[in-house]
Amino acid sequence: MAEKSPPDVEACLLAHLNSGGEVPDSRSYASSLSVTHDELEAVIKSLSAFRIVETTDITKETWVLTDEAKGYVAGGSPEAQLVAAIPPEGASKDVLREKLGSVFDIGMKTAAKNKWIGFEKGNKDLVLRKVDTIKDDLQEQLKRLENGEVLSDKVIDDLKRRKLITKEKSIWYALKKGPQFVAKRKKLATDVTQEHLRSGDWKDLEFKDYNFGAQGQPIAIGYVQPLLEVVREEIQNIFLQMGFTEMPTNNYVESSFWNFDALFQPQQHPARDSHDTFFLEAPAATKQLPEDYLEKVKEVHQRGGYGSKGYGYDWKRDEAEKNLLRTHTTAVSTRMLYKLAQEKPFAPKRYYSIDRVFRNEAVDRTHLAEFHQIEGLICDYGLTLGDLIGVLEDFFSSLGMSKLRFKPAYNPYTEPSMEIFSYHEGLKKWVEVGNSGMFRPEMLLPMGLPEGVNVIAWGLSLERPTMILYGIDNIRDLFGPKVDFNLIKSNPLCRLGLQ
Ligand code: FB9
Repeated sequence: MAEKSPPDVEACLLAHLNSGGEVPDSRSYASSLSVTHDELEAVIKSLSAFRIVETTDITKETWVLTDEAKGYVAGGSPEAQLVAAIPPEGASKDVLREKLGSVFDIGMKTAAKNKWIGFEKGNKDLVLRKVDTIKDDLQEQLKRLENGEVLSDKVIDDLKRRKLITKEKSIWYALKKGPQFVAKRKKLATDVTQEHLRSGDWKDLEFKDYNFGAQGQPIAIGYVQPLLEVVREEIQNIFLQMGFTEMPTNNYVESSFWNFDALFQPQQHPARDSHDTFFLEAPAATKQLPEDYLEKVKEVHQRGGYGSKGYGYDWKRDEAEKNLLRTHTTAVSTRMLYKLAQEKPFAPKRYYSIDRVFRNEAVDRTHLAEFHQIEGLICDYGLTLGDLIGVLEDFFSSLGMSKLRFKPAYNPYTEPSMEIFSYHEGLKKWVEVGNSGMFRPEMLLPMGLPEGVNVIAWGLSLERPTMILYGIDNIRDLFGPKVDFNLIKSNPLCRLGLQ
């Protein structure tokens, strides 16, 4: 018997209304067309959107059975199942629990209350039947409810208490012709196709109005992290106001040479092994390094110079050629200072960078394997530690951190070096807000920077200030794979390039 094709619901409905037919109850009309109410509802919604039909909503709250209750309609109430499971000689609780699972406990309570079961004197474990037949009221009540019968409030409360029913709002419609009623809706064209042009029927086509309010197709774009973006912009503006120029940081992959060797960081320094640094498998090694400069770096590592005795170890080119994910944006500072050194005559420069760096570190509340490093440097004749402290005061006071303290520190590429601390009124404690120092001559002079030119520099992260400013306790809620993406997507600030 050929499968009956589903009726054209819209055509049937419009014809029915056109012939003066009424639709007082969309549910029964749907079953008269033997289509689901959902199918009819979709047509109703579209026709009423064009006011071809007018709808009156009819709502009713009905009690619906939970899956557990549906199980009892099928298999009997827990108490009934329990009694049915007890053999004439009785059964132990374990046996019954084994047999009935979670139904056992529920059944025991009600069956005992209904005095359907009992126990042998002195043997609380043996469950005995007290009745031959039982009347499974619960099953019967659930069935009646399923058939739409109205039950007493007491029964309803009891079923609600046993979480066997939930309230469901169902809505259906009374329909009548709308102000824009038509017996047959002209299929509005949305496009002039080749077929239309060939058949010529484009002449009497009616076109759908353009919906200029329609949201465009969501385009798969990247999103910036809103909070980081706000703080990044704030810090960027501080640098620009202080006359700094941004360094190009669009290369996450760097060579060990620019990330470490050029910074006079010895090749056996712990930070240079894969415990701290992500080395690349492919491309594993860089192809282009400035030969003459490389020789000078090799020399200063091996035998020193410029008043330094160097490290006195056998410097290896292939170690310097290893590619990695940069561990600090100081690698970019190195490239820019080398480039600056090639520009004669020397001109003082103020540079800053704010971008991602990668460290193979254990992830915890404040550390991820990647974060955004903020770095500032000033390159000029005769700069001193006092100049560094001065510019740090300016920079951090613009960030609202006026009270600073400095603690001597060590970095392979700066001497002297200082950790920077600020007293945070909100947290009522001194917070480490960064690190700083004066780049070593062993780093600067091999580049070709003139004698007497010093470089003061400092660094901090973008995540830490953002966490403190926005009271975010765990960095994983701010950045990285565990961030709530919808939060990000829904924040207008985050839509890349749509500002
Ligand atoms: O950001 C950091 N702390 C910080 C900064 C601002 C801030 O603002 C609040 C609104 C009040 C709060 C906190 N730190 C640097 C300090 C610590 O968080 C530290 O535990 C973690 N550090 C990161 C590195 O972790 C391994 C932050 C990151 C950091 C550290 C050093 C540098 C850059 C980033 C540097 C440098 C440098 C030194 C000399 C020359 C050139 C660059």
